[in-house]
Amino acid sequence: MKGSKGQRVKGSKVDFKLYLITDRKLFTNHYSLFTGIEDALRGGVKAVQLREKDLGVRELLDMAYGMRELAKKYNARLFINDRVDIALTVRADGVHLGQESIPADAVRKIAGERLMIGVSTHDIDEAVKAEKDGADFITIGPVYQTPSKLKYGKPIGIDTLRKIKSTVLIPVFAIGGIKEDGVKGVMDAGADGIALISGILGDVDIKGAAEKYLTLVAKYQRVKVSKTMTL
Ligand code: 3NM
Repeated sequence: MKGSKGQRVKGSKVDFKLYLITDRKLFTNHYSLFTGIEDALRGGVKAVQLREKDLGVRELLDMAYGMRELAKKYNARLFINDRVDIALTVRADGVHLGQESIPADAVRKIAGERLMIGVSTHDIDEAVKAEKDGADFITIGPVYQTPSKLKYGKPIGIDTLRKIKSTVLIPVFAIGGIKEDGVKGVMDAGADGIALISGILGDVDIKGAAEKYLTLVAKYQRVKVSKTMTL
């Protein structure tokens, strides 16, 4: 299989369609963050990214060890935002890189195949570069308006998502402002999955919200498969 720049793209290791990202500020303390993530895991979430960018390294490491145990209990994958050292130390499944992080090709030199690599991208050029650098998957966003929009820039919209899907071969997760009524739009545009924070962690019933989003992703994914089958 050839990627956007003609390079080889290996068979995907990405075996989840819903990527939950942490934000402890939605909770009153670390304990309730862990309880909230466990509720999501009980709801069926199979991939969690620990993203607590403002924590000091030791506190983050402690939290990463805790998340490692928790994710393992539910047979879910754990990704660590930005910190390759912490991801390797706690034997996370992967690392998730931002545009200011060490690039994916450098992570490969350090970690080989021990870590899956996700990269946050915001336009076609970043998506193409991430694939070329050896990322296993990307997030692309913000697709919709999100309350935290100023932090992530102007929404890129569904059309950019569609263009990126027709350009890269690695799995693409839509992110940013995804609520229940936004799942169909991104899946119809070809997204391989969704990544979200507040849609799940901001709900009073976190387990129920996780179940709802998983059902929606599966529903619109199935439509895509059956369309292909009628071709
Ligand atoms: N990254 P919510 S948008 C962490 O566009 C993150 O790269 C984004 O939170 C990007 O699901 C975003 O609550 C926030 O909108 C996602």
